[in-house]
Amino acid sequence: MNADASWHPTACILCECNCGIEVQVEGRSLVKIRGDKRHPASAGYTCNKALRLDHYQNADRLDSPLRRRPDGTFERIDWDTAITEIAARLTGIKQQYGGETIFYYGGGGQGNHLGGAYSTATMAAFGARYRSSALAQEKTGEFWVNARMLGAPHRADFEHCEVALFIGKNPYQSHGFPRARSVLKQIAKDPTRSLIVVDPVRSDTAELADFHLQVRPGTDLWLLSALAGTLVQEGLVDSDWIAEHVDGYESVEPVLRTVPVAEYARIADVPEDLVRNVARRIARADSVAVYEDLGIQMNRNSTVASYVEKLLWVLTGNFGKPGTAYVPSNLSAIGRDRGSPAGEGPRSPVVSAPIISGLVPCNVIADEVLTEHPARYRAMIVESSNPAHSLAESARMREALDALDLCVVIDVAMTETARHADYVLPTPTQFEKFECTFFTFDFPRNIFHLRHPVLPAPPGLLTEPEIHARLVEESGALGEEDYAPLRSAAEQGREAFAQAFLPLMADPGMRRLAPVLLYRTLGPTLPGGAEAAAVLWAAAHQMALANADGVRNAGYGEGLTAGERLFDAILSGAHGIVTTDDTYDASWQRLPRPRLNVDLPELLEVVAGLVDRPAPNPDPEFPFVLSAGERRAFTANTIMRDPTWRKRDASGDLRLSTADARVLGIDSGDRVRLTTRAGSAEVQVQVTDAMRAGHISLPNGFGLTSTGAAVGVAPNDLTRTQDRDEWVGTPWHKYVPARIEVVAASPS
Ligand SMILES: Nc1nc2c(c(=O)[nH]1)N[C@H]1C(S)=C(S)[C@@H](COP(=O)(O)OP(=O)(O)OC[C@H]3O[C@@H](n4cnc5c(=O)[nH]c(N)nc54)[C@H](O)[C@@H]3O)O[C@H]1N2
Ligand SMILES: Nc1nc2c(c(=O)[nH]1)N[C@H]1C(S)=C(S)[C@@H](COP(=O)(O)OP(=O)(O)OC[C@H]3O[C@@H](n4cnc5c(=O)[nH]c(N)nc54)[C@H](O)[C@@H]3O)O[C@H]1N2
Ligand code: SF4
Ligand SMILES: [Mo]
Repeated sequence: MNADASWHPTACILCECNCGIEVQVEGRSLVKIRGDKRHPASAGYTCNKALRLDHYQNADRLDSPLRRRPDGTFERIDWDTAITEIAARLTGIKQQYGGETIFYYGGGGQGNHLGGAYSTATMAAFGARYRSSALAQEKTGEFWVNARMLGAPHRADFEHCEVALFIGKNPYQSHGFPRARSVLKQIAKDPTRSLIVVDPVRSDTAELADFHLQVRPGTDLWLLSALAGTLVQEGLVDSDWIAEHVDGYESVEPVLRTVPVAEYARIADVPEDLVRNVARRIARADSVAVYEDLGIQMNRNSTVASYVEKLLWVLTGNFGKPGTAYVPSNLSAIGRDRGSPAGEGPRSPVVSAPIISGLVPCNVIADEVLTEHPARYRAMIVESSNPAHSLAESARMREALDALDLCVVIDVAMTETARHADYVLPTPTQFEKFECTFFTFDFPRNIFHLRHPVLPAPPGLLTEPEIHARLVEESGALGEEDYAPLRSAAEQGREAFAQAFLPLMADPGMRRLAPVLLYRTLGPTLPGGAEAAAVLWAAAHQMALANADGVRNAGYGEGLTAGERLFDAILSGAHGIVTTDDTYDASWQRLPRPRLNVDLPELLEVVAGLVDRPAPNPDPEFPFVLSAGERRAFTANTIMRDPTWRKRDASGDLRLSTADARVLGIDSGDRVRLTTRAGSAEVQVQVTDAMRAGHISLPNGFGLTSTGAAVGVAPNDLTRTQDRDEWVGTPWHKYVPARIEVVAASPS
């Protein structure tokens, strides 16, 4: 146990893992950082990035609300002016065009979801209906497939699996599950376990793999179909398990039976033997855990590829037992209307794109603004996101931001997006306030970590919950008369508070305002200034209700008491706590239907017609395939704005195969001009035999422009919004046709 009071527990915020860390502070800086052994998921683990977090804490910080002047420069204003003017302008837009023309984007990055949990109240107060976030440019295809195959989101257990399969995922650099590097190395060194990687690049993960399927970029659908076809044709599916647990196999079986395995292996440029051996290895294993990520989710045919990916583990019975796919418990914000995950629900108002999990596809946002359509979005609130940099075709996104009647950005830093705002609202960093992630997907023991501030917030900043509360109050949606009865109930204790609060939730309007209602009434009673955690009180009760067994096994008891005890544990557990301790059965219990369903007719039809579908092929004008936005040792979306945080790859090199370098007559350190249909940039190359010929890659998170000259290339200067998935609109960032011209040799 650590008795040294100079170390304060918090978490790394650079990827969704949010590893527990302990920090020492001096002035406004994080001077020493180490992994927190008491954190229940990371247990002392960090990767190389956490140690550099002071570069987040102290870069490009905002210290006052800003208002744009007519000439485009910004002036400092006080909070009362900012809130009053923004609320007045939102109200004006609501009255003139309807609240549904107010669009909300973001709500959290990799580790800060507490503030966004209050945004539903602001949306409700001004009648806003449409929202989106980065999830709608990566995960919505998978969500759509999941919703229909399982009815619930899933994750997989890499720690205990016999076989780990990564498709377009490089966890050695990007993580995505706890202690990824250690877990990967353990699998790699254990002769009874196998690591399988599907990636055109010999990534750091592929380097460790037993089987590396070095697929031709953009042809995963053919490769995955060949794997699934082999399972059926060689009698490798788990027929008993399918009979017991799966609906719709009779439709899928004939399609997979006729897959021309050799032909598809050839299209994917992977030896047929290797494809067959991998299918056999999967079938033979007691447990298989699979992770698909951006390599296929931001690529051609992504939604159909997600479907076939899931067939691989469903048809081999890898669900609901150790080392396989599971459905985690879930503690999340209240009041949010997630819409229909299956996408049959609402569509976006201008281009009628499917809204999945409540999110408008990111690639249509600009289309929904840059139009004369009467339903176009007129205002945008952007919170903890940087869409002017992170969404496809940045130039067009910036044009869209400028075309709005009102753009409000809530951020810690002066970002590329903030540059286009009418008002910029500054918040404390994630080390200066209470924060948490809702990306907690562990199993069988799931965790939650309410991080306490480790530094005081500088004067002049407001937290996101406070900003939302003030906007809601200024709109007139909530006021003292709503708060008074709840405040006096809270004085008598939580039980009295619950009795006063719960009846209000019968009113859906009030339910959407609930986060701010809780913040203003329960919030001030919480210990240590944890007002922002008020919304977690309702979340804890919901979790205890929905996961009664897991919460009881974790030691919180039953019924209402369990919700209260869980909430108290969250408040006091500064190193993170276990929320649920499940049995493997819990995955089945969390499914809305008792059986999985593999018959998704429209996607199956694509698989059946694949023989006639042209595989993506290089265009003579753009002979290279650019993977625009690769995760590397020193990238972290746009959370790290200070380029000096990087110890390697400082300029964000374009990686290129040795074979291509020879043809072009260039070497590492040379500069080339890289051109796509969207734009052009000059960049330094790094020659490596980890790349396939014809495939090149640029890192994500480069080309930030707010202070000094941009370092590296902003990937979305090279992408287009129209290059997107036909089903859900996710972008093809990993398949950008490109060409290269040599600019100059490196000085030698
Ligand atoms: N270091 C670091 N880690 C991060 C982040 C970060 O910025 N930096 N960001 C976090 C976020 S937001 C996310 S969503 C995750 C993303 O995590 P990943 O999806 O793992 O990240 P990427 O490097 O974008 O893409 C993964 C792999 O897809 C491969 N790929 C490219 N084209 C193809 C193809 O045609 N087929 C296949 N099968 N693979 C292909 C790439 O070579 C790459 O190795 O990472 C998270 N972790
Ligand atoms: N071409 C291409 N584009 C991509 C990708 C790619 O692979 N290729 N990857 C995509 C993916 S997977 C993702 S997830 C997105 C990520 O893109 P975005 O969702 O836009 O998010 P981030 O770059 O993570 O930016 C997070 C923002 O939060 C701010 N911030 C940090 N802490 C706080 C806080 O406490 N409060 C507030 N209010 N703000 C805070 C940061 O300053 C930053 O502006 O990028 C996507 N864009
Ligand atoms: S960037 Fe590294 S240390 Fe930080 S949360 Fe992710 S895996 Fe953990
Ligand atoms: Mo992401």
